[in-house]
Amino acid sequence: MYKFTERREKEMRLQNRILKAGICLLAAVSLLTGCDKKSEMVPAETSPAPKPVVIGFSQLGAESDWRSANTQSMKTTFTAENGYQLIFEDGQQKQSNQIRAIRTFIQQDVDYIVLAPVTETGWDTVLQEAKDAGIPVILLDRQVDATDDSLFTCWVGSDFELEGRKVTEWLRQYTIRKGIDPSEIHIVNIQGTIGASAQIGRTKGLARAAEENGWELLAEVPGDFTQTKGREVMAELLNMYEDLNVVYCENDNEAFGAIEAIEAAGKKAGSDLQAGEIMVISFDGVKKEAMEYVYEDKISCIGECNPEQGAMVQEVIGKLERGETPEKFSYVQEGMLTHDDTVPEVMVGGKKYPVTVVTGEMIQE
Ligand code: GZL
Ligand code: ZN
Repeated sequence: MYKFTERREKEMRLQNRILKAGICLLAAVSLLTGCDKKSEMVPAETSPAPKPVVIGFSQLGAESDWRSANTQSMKTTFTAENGYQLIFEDGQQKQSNQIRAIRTFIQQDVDYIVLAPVTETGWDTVLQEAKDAGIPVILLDRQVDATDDSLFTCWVGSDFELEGRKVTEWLRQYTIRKGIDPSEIHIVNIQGTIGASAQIGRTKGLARAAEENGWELLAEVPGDFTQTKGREVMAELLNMYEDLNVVYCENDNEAFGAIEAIEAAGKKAGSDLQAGEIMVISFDGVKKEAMEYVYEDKISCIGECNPEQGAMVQEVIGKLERGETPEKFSYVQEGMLTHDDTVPEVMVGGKKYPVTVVTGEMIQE
């Protein structure tokens, strides 16, 4: 367990001593001043407001709708009314900014550090500094490949490779039910920020499925999880590969960009591969626009990625505050969204995952 528990206990002992000293002082004063009537002995409002739990949160950036929803989830959970002081730092997609933020949190002697790491490598030194300061680090969303996993207390996020396996299993089932031969699948991968857990897991999921199913994986290119880059690289890929008919975007913002490029090239984004449409597959399912694209059959399938992680982090911190040991890895629940009910569910690793067809009512909400 972290020294911080002793530190927190020391703080609480100190708070109790102050409280007791305050009451004794009050009793002594009232005795000296002879107002010994019980009624006047009632101590004034002596219990100080409980000290807020101070959390330093280093968010990696604001590159996507998913990220904004993730930040929002933390800000609406860790409010002053709920007994917290949240110090928020936006890393603007740069690890150096995040490392600087963590060092500032250490100087401010926060109670907890929450880190959503932009990429997996290069964190050992600063995580060691936090550990030496007795401040527990909770990882959010993406992971770090720390040499020693005692450098972080726990992690809350998604199983990215599973996300990739679910979506590619949907595609496999789709081609079987539509009578499309696997050799007819010519797929490109517009990857997320290279080195981010979400990119590593989703890329692995597709590469493995292409290998197993005999799909032609034409290219894997970074798209940085942004719409601009998604549009740029898709335009290039359409020029390079005449027979490209499926694009696997590692998040919705890239998919929005890819659809713009497909339409600018006079082609049609859609699920009807036999009619020459280009199938767009994506991840997140956060923004209403993504749901509309699925309803319009411009995105065929989205692997949901759940940004609402604030409550899970709050549960972890609650356990730590009580001196309990939380799970090392806590996974959020995620589904899948599709345009039609050709594939009603998928089986991955012996487990069944439901597939939700996006309806008109859903996009009215
Ligand atoms: C996934 C998260 C990814 C999202 C992208 O948990 O790390 O980063 O899928 C975001 O939208 O940019
Ligand atoms: Zn349709």
